[in-house]
Amino acid sequence: TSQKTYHTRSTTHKTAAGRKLLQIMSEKRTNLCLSIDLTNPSEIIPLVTLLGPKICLLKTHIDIISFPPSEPNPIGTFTAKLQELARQHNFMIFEDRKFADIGNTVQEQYRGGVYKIASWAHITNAHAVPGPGIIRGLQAVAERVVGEPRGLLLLAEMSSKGNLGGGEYLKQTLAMAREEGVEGFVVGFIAMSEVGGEVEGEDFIVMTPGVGLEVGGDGLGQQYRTPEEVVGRDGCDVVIVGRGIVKDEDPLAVAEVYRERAWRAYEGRVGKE
Ligand code: UP6
Repeated sequence: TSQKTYHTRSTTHKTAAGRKLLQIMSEKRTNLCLSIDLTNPSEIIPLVTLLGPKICLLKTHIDIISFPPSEPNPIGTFTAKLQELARQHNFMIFEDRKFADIGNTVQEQYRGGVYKIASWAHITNAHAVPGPGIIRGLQAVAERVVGEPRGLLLLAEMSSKGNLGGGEYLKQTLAMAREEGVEGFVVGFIAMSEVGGEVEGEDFIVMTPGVGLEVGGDGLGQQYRTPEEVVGRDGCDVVIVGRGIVKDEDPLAVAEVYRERAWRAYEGRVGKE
């Protein structure tokens, strides 16, 4: 798959969420996902408004945000605003929930509680640790959402030092994504390089965090690689960037640098779109 264009893949990908994302990437010429890891909703909205045109995907951690207790439904208001921005600027929303429980529990966590993730996030993710029941549980909720398609990423490997993913764990995670019944829901993986694709017609979108303009780290185990390494050399599709953009003094300018470098790395890999 890493040799094919996003445009080609947008017509053949097995999930509706994946086709839509690949189409956005191709149209907007961006494989940049913004990880909006800020805790103040009134800082998030203007920044997403500013950066919307640069991104194919917005990644959230809804549970790190402090919502004002005064408003009647601050979470609903906030997620509705994100959905509106997503429509306006043509990007998708990925709640980085990292589900990790048995199927029955994750169903409730995905559908309900205070965040009602399934109602507003196009994509979410899950650890493979609990086994295939976690995928089937989430999928059953996703199938009941009307309107836009829902998709899942499995964490096959993490960016942090000493993580237990990759290797044999990644192989088992890939096997789970190939299992009967989950087709149409598993969009791809969080991983550090291309995954799968040996099987004819198979296509998993790989999204990769731990991306910086230079190689480095953050003192708590995060490891940064460059867009050229991640997309060009290792065949990943989407670069996920948090602090590299949100903590910069000029987020718009630096987002454009990330977008450009990741897009060029992609074009270098597949030839010009
Ligand atoms: N993230 C990783 N590594 C993983 C999985 N997820 O960093 O293996 C997430 C973090 C954070 C973002 O939870 O939201 O990606 C990376 O942020 P950063 O660019 O500021 O390091």
